[in-house]
Amino acid sequence: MVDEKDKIGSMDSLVTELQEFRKEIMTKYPKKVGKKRAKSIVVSNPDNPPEIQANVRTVPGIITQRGCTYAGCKGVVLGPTRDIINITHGPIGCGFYSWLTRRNQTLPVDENDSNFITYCFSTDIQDSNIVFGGEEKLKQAIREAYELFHPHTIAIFSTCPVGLIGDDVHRVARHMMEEIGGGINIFGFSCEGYRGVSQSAGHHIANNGLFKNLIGRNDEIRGSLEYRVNLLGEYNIGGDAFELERIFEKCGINLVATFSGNSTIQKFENAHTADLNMVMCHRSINYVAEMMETAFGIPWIKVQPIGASSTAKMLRKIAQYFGEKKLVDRVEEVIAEEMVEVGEACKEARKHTTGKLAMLFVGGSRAHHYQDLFEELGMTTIAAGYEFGHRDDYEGRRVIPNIQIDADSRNIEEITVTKDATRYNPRKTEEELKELEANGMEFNEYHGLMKQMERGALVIDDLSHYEMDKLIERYHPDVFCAGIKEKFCVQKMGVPLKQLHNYDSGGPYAGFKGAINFYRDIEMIVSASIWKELKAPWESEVHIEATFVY
Ligand code: CFM
Repeated sequence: MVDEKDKIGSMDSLVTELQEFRKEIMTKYPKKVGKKRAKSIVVSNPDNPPEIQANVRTVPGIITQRGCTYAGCKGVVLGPTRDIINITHGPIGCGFYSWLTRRNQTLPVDENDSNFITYCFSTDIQDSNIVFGGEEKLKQAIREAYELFHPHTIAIFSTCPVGLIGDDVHRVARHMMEEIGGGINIFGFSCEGYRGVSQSAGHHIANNGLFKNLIGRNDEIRGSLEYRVNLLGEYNIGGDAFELERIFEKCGINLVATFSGNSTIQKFENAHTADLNMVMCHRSINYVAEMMETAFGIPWIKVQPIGASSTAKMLRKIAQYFGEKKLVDRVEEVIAEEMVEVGEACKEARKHTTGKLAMLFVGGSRAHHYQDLFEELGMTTIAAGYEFGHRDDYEGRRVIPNIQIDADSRNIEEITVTKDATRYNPRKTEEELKELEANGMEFNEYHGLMKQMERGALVIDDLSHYEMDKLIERYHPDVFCAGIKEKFCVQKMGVPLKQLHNYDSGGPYAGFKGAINFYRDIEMIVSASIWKELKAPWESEVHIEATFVY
């Protein structure tokens, strides 16, 4: 364990230690596994990010943080939209475990606005359906859902067993669309849990489905504000979207659609009427940004409204893109106003947070985004990694042409997108884009997590519980950020765990007010003395140790 006062300051000794740690871990695994895992554990170098192995199958037997393809499609991307009835075609557990645990919130505008998020729709298939097929049960579930709720749109999500028995959810969707009639939109997703190596495959499948079935179906120009933008890859966890909506409105920016925090069907259908796409979570939604650029001519930029200074940066980028003085001035006014309270809260928190250590092992974007907030708190992220990020999320999009496409990636449908015959309209001319780029705007770009990390910090993809235990034993961070599967294992080791998936009971953490909430929550967590008192029974009681003799 590193001594408290030596924790920060000597990055060189940390580099050596982290390298030792990497070696130590590798020797504990069986040789073949160790060799494979070594490629996913690298020492960061922001100037020249090393190649990391990512988006490959987890070694069987390793306790992974990952989720499944169904989770990425149904839970992550489509889940937060309140007026689609999402039916899980599968055993009840798949529906049950994806029922509200992510804390994606929504706010219906009035009592006529549908909100199905609080329900859990499932076909609850049984052994007999596995033997004789589940398509009839699915049709019956759709009929029932329609009779009860009269939704405009129903989506069907395949789980592992229905994929294995070969139920055709797409055929059922077409059949039921005809049977019910009246313009109802029903579509299915082949997002069986095993379809990819993680939930990342589910994002891609969901993106394709959004594009094929919803985006661009309604040309009406909505909203009275100018400066029409979409926010992609924001899912309103703990109310993040509400805070961002507040900021955009205050600046006079028209947020046409969010994919998919606090969203509705109509917002997706209108999304192509925006003039700029902003990508927040690159991993889960970059496909939609690319498809919308090809089809409709909407440029996209990467934004990062986690952390107060990053939120300000995002607003300035929007103002620069639209290039009107009125907006530039308003954005500066809003930033100046919001930063007063942010500054005070940050100063207060920093008294207790400066110099502390954090570790972040979350999903496919937050392990990067939250480093901004920790930087604002004067904390160092000593180790970080994604569960299911791809190489571009670590090393930047420049590596995309060099990423090897394996059989697991080929398993996911690639749709061919072309210019929309009537709606394609480049929002900026080539010259205008060049000029913006000359002034520092970057289109179609994401530099990845490693660019931001300190030299010598550890970057680990698809962290295993064994590696997590060893990291904690050795470095004893002041806070470990991950999810519910890790929470209690880590806390039993005397280290507080902050959930950065569902924020425990906290949030919002996005935008300006979100930053303030985060400062206060982290200050509280790292100041609590209770963790030092925690002793696991085996630390204080006599116990017998044995080894296998095979
Ligand atoms: Fe994107 Fe997400 Fe994330 Fe993600 Fe997720 Fe999530 Fe996440 Mo949990 S879409 S990649 S699949 S930012 S649910 S809101 S917190 S793992 S880091």
